[in-house]
Amino acid sequence: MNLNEIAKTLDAAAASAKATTQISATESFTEEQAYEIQRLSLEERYGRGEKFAGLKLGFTSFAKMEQMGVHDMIWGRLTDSMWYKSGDELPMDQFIHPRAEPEIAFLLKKDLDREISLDEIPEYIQACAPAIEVIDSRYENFKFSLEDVIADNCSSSAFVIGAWQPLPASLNDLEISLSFDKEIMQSDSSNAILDNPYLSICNASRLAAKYNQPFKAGEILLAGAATPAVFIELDKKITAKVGSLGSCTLLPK
Ligand code: OOG
Ligand code: MG
Repeated sequence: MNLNEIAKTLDAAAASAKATTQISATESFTEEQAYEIQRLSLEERYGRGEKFAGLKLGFTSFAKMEQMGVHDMIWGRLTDSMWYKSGDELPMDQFIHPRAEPEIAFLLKKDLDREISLDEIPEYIQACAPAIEVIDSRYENFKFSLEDVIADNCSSSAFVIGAWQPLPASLNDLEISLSFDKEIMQSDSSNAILDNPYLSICNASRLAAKYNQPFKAGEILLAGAATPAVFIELDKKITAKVGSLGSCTLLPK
């Protein structure tokens, strides 16, 4: 199995917005190999001038694990070209079958190269914000195994971050919702994220260190969706709201 060839196939599927066949349909490969494919596929993006912007976690809530039938935390890489501003239009022709998720984002204030504990968070994290993540599996019918989705950079395709807020003492018991126009499509408590969204930072620091992915001041982290993802509909304004942190929006065009 040629990992670089698979990485190029996945990158081409993303760049052309055309779905490809699940790798696991024809190959058996390990989680480590899947992360290597992910790393190689990002090299293709960097080669086109994209810049690493941060990390995202996936499957940090039971709602997401159940929706996708996958039961392990995963992480992926975000780039600057995936980053939209709140209120921006999302060009739907650049995506295959995009779904939206309501998330919490964090901003790093200090380089991080080891696992940190909850107590150390104020030293390393500057701010948090409401966020929307747009996921767009490069696989037909959004179907994948754990290894498939890791190789596909965890379906990462776009994200929006609202206004940064100072870190509250707790991120528990906040209502997280995703609306299309005025209709609430999904909502849950922030406790759905690892019982405590701050734990996403500890997990991301551990994974970044394990996989030797530098994680630097000014970069961001998406904690993972609290609710199932929802297929995006043309012209329906997407809003993610996170309790007292506020909201952000994206307009699919
Ligand atoms: C994988 C990405 C999962 C999350 O927040 O849990 C994710 C997928 O569902 O396609 O981004
Ligand atoms: Mg997500």
